[in-house]
Amino acid sequence: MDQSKTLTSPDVVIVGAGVAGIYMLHKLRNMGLKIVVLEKSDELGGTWNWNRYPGARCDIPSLEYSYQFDEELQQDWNWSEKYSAQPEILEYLNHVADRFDLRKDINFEEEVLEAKFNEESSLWNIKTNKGNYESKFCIFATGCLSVPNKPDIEGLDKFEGQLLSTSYWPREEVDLSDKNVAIIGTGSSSIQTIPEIAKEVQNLYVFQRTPNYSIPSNNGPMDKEVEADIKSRYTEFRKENWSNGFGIAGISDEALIAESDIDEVNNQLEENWKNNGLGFFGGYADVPVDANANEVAASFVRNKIKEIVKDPETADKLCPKYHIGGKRLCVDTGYFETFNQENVHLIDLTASPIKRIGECSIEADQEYEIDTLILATGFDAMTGALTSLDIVGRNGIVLRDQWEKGAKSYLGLGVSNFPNLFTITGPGSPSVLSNMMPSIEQHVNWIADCIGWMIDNNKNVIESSIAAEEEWMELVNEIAGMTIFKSTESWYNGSNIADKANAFLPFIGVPVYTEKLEEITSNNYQGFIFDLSNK
Ligand code: NA7
Repeated sequence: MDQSKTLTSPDVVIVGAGVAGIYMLHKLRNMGLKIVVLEKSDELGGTWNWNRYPGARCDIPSLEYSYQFDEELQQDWNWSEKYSAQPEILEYLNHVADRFDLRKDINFEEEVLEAKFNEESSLWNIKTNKGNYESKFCIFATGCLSVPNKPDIEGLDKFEGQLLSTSYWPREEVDLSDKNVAIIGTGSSSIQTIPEIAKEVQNLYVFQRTPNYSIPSNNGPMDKEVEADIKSRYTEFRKENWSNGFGIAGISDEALIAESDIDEVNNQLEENWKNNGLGFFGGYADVPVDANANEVAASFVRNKIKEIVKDPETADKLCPKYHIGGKRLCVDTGYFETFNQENVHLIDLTASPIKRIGECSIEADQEYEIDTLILATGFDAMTGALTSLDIVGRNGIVLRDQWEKGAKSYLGLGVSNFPNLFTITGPGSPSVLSNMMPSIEQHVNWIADCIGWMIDNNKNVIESSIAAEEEWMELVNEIAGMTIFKSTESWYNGSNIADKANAFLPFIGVPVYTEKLEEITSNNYQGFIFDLSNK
């Protein structure tokens, strides 16, 4: 360790001051522990701080995408829309930080460069751009989608126009009026930003490799009656998150398309199209597992695209061919309608891929002169934030190397060879296949309880056993193998990143996960080891 910099010794270092990091701080500080949160940015908020592109919005309803740990907070805060936009979520997170006086324990503009476990002292040594820390526990609250994927396209580094990325959008106003703009990628970020950008630009060239399924959000001002009703029974309402497979409240997923009358199914899907957003097919348990049922929901959306988009050739190119849900379902505000605008042009990269980027142009089927290039090319999902820095466990093992052939974690909370290290919504937990807010709170509460239990029971270290981790990831894969998720190329299984191991990482099924987590915990943290002397 570089001793020239000051050494600080809290009980716990938390990396990241996003939704997970700030609640983890609040929770552990209330237990009397000394905490330091290290945040790379000069502002808290994580995802909601970085992703400031026009149209950025949460695709989970506001009343569900909010903390539930404090009754007064959830009663006091009022959301202005059904689905909250990025600025309002950031304002909310700042309000939470102020309300619970969290800022004083967050070190901003401090980036972790290395975290190394010292086997003699059983402490984590954490090196940053500003100092050194030594702590008993190290918690990574670094998010599932925080390391952007920069595409490897010839000429990109020599582009002389304005280069933007949805995941690092500038804070100052970006004036795109009268510009010729290209956007690469058609995932959620792009689908949200395209309708906004298209309003002002001269020409928008959309470079699409894979079309995506998107459901209209039908967003609007918060319905005060709905809000009052939910607030009058908030605890009960929150419980609904735990009974749906994807953690979405208000949707029972007991019905099967295979056993239903097709007219009734289509009527229900019409209802869902109008009202449910991300929960579009959530009411039917067989959509993720039965290809025929899946096709019913998929073709419903394709027909909608063909109804909305006037030019049949463009409509056809916008129709996804893979199983619906296999890639993350998108939720939009006028996405498909945007392709009826004369200034919006769809370029199908399956027919002619991007050849190169010039100083002021992009070339695929032809060369397009552009002023601005926007990358909306996704993230090194679920593992990027953990493998992009040096996390060194016992015997000098580097996490990046241990995960070279695919990430393995126990419950998405602990990793073998890395004692006293916790990840919030790590690989092997429902995370990105659930409503992140309750999933984050579930993990934060679990970690806090676990540390409390260790203190009460004089346990110095905790580490997941290799056997438990192996068995857990087998279960993750076994469940995924029963679904359409496993066979679809997506960032759920690392296929969007060149050279990344193909491994399916989210646990599918919030209720099953919760049941197993509770069972393991009540069994004295079965699968975790508290004595490393024999390892
Ligand atoms: P996504 O969903 O990973 O979308 C990235 C898009 O970029 C997707 O359409 C990719 O096509 C495309 N892409 C990536 N690399 C390239 C290259 N080299 N050439 C052309 N196209 C490319 O990321 P988002 O940011 O939109 O959304 C991520 C999540 O953030 C979202 O689900 C929400 O939870 C919030 P591909 O599909 O790989 O063919």
